[in-house]
Amino acid sequence: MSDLILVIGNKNYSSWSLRPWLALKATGQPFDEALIVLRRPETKAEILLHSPAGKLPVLKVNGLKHGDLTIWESLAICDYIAETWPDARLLPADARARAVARSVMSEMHAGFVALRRELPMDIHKLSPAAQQGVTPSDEARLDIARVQQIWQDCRGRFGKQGEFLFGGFTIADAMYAPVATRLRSYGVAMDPVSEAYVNAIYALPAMQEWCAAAAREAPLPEN
Ligand SMILES: N[C@@H](CCC(=O)N[C@@H](CS)C(=O)NCC(=O)O)C(=O)O
Repeated sequence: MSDLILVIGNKNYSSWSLRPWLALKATGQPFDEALIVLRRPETKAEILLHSPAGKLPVLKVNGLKHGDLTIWESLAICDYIAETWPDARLLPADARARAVARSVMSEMHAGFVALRRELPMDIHKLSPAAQQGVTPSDEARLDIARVQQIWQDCRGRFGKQGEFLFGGFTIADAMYAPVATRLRSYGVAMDPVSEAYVNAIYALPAMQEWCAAAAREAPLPEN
């Protein structure tokens, strides 16, 4: 068994789980996954065996640099990963870019409630028929516009050296990857910069691995 275990939800649906999973993949560290199937009567009890917060994802660290440790909340897990494996450069090196990265990550973590509620992550919901059911509210449209504004701003100011928000892949991209899937799955119109960014997220080998695994999962009933 690995010294690192990431406890996650279904790959097709668990947007919060995708974030630290991508971050951990970017470090190249070996880790085990434990997947808890969501939306069942026993789901909560199973999650509580790993974290008193009762939510996924959870990172369990055995030994390593910091002894035995359980970390929860996707943003905190991503931050721990970036700090523990600095060679992976998962935070921008420049202090100004890093401050903006932390701002946009926090904005994602704490906000975009309407977007999350109305366009839940469902990676394989790609058919036009499935998309017809979704007409975003004004609030969700504002969220969608703000996400694209963030992407344009970061790509324009800090992203020149690569395809991601701050050039190379960082935990800011891990935080926004689930939104990228939502915009694609629900056929949301995007500006060219955002569209190219979403393509870059999908082209990541780790993202392709996650999506392929999501396609093999049994669908869950609607929430
Ligand atoms: N703010 C948390 C949210 C985690 C969350 O809501 N996780 C969902 C899965 S995507 C969950 O655990 N649902 C199961 C439940 O609430 O019983 C984070 O960033 O990790």
